[in-house]
Amino acid sequence: MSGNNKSPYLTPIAGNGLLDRRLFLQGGLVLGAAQLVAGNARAARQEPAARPEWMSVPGQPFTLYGQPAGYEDEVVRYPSPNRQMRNSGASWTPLHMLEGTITPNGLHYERHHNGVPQINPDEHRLLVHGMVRQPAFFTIDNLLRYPMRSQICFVECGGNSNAGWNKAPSQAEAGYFHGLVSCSEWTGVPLSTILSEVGLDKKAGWLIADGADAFAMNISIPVEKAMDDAILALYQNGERLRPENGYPLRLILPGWEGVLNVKWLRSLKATAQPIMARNETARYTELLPSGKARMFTFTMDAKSLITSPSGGMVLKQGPGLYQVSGLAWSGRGRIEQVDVSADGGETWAPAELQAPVLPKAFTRFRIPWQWDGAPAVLKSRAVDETGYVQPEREQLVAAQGRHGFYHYNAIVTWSVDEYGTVTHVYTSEAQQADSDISIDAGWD
Ligand SMILES: Nc1nc2c(c(=O)[nH]1)N[C@H]1C(S)=C(S)[C@@H](COP(=O)(O)O)O[C@H]1N2
Ligand SMILES: [Mo]
Repeated sequence: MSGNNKSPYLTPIAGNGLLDRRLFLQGGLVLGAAQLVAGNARAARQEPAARPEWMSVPGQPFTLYGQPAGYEDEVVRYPSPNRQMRNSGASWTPLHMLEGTITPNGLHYERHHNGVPQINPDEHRLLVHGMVRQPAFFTIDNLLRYPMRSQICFVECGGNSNAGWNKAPSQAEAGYFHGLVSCSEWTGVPLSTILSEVGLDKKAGWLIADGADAFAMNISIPVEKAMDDAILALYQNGERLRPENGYPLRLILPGWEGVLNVKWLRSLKATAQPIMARNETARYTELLPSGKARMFTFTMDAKSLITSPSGGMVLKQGPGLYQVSGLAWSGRGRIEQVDVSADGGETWAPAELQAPVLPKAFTRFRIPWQWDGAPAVLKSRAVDETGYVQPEREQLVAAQGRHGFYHYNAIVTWSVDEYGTVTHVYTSEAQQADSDISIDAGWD
């Protein structure tokens, strides 16, 4: 391929410089980023490559458990800002500092109602009882003997992104705003296997799951989901669960609201009716404009988010070719398409979806963008395989009202000013409200 900038893909296909997603596939950055190469070549002439210090001494020895590079020590979870709530709160995954689709275990978001129990796996038991033929205790060693399966899926708190309900656009970084979601490969025993072992009564409609934390979390799970794709997870990205994510045993209900994924799982009781626990009545319900509350909103709807560039970043290199990149996911299945706009939603272009595109998992999207240095407004919009389209904020607020707190999945809008500074904006200021929620409110 010659460097004379003749790629057909360099012609914008949507407003404000969005280019065909095939540009990068076709020839990497070679065409559009001649500017980048020129800059590098100039630098090479000025500074002949010196022999760096680390080439003149032997390297560090082997380690038993590896740690990230010291220079990466800013890539950490955002802690709960409410210091009073030491045990009940959340920490957020820094989504905008990560790439690809898998969340490293040490950066998986956390949501605990009363801290992380220090469980000795040899003493831990799972009791399965209630409407079953043969109630039974399972040790972790028992469970490890069953056939396992793995699934890559996201876990998202129902309260993720809830600052989006605010009347004014919050200016937290993308991860601090939307990072109560992470994506891992979970491995464990299919819950259906254990339910057939104990002989689940056909009349049982629900399973009441209990956690072994000091909060003694409990919640009701429909048998249908339990028999479908629920996993008694023992492993997370290849290693045993981290304490904060449920060690030694947690429930994984792919695509369903985080609170149902009970950590430190100690019992499952089969019942005819749900238990009406705090976390399915007073919390994790949605107050609708009618004044009624909606319960049991299990599935997480499709959502997407541009992680680069995103709030708080600056396009320091000035005008030129950029790769806009982000994450999309849907609790209903696969992501079908992600459209990106650079002109505030007037025109859209389809982004490239990075393979493999898995159901109920993070999907990475990318699209080339020629920024001309003028103010621009970036958005992404996910469509899933059921045809569900991620709503604009105005649509979501019109349908749900502004007292929802949970299940905020509207299109996220980033504004880029002429200096390249990225901020969070709403495209319509029409929605007004009487009160705002702060990013850390409600985690009690
Ligand atoms: N036992 C127990 N399970 C729990 C919780 C808890 O506090 N205790 N929090 C729930 C909530 S609200 C969420 S969003 C997810 C968070 O999982 P994570 O901390 O692994 O990200 O766990 C759920 N399971
Ligand atoms: Mo949650």
